[in-house]
Amino acid sequence: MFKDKKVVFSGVQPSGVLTLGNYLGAIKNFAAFSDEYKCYYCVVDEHAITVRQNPAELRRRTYETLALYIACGLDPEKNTLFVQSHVSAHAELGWILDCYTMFGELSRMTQFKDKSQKNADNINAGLFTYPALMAADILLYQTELVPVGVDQKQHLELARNVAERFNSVYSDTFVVPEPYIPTETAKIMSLAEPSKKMSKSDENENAVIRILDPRDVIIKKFKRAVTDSGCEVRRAEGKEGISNLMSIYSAFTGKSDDEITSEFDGRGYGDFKLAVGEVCADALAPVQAEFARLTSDKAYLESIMAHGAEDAARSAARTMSKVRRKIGFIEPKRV
Ligand code: AQP
Repeated sequence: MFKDKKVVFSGVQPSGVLTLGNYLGAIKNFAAFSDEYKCYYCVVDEHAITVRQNPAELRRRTYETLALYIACGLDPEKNTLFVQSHVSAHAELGWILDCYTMFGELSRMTQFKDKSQKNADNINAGLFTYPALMAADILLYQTELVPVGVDQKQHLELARNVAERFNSVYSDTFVVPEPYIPTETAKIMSLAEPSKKMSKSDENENAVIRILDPRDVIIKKFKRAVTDSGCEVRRAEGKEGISNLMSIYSAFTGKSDDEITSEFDGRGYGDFKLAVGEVCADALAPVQAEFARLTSDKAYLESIMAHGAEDAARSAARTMSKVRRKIGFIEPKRV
């Protein structure tokens, strides 16, 4: 059925309650590919353990992230939804690609530098080799397109380099993937420090809108968003806070910068912040309702995970067999 379709792959870590950044930068865009592409959307729990996780919370968030995928419009009949650790080929190809990824390349990754600063007591080898596992995630499915936020661009370039290196040593094995990065919402910024990315692991709750925040909390957080000392709703340098709110407002209303500037002409920041909070809360309300319904049905989520893993493993096995042959491993025979 999917034979001739090109492949899309993306993943989200169950490392916290997902944010508006994860939603606008990644998940909201996933469903648009479902008709035209064969889509694999993964909950990347193996990536999440590069930072210490509480086991019970990790398990709960893995279910929740899968439920959010569906609540955000991903139909399990049209998309392969699965958990990374359920398909052992990810770890297997991850190790192989570790041996085709250079120390110097990994040392240049800005996310490694940021995360090692944030987790100075746990700078583990997995945090360092994370991009090689991410390359494996993508290359396993012969992926053409990877929808991600701009923070993942560097990792994706590394995946392309690794694929090209492997292909040039052993002849064509992997499709070389392209990133798909949205223009306006590629990087949603923190509401408290608009020069910083909105991150699910941010300790300041006021910096982050969670997809599951109740309406009043969303509106309160937007009201508190850090802006500048002016009063004009206009995108400009020095107005990073307002520019970020304009990107969010535009993502939910489809309005252009000029339309937003004229809509709030003479009305000041208070009115604008309230309007951003309201459109955001309105858009997230149906997602939250569907999420509540899905998380009360664990058996359903488990059946989606099981079917997704089976489908993904079948496709991953084809790539693994090719890779084993090319590098000189003996293909295991069944007894
Ligand atoms: N602020 C953001 N703006 C736009 N896109 C974003 N993404 C993350 N933050 C923003 C995109 O969401 C997808 C899933 O991200 P992830 O779970 O792999 O982890 P991350 O990029 O490390 O995101 P966080 O929220 O910052 O997580 P923590 O705090 O755990 O490190 C990716 O496509 C990402 O680009």
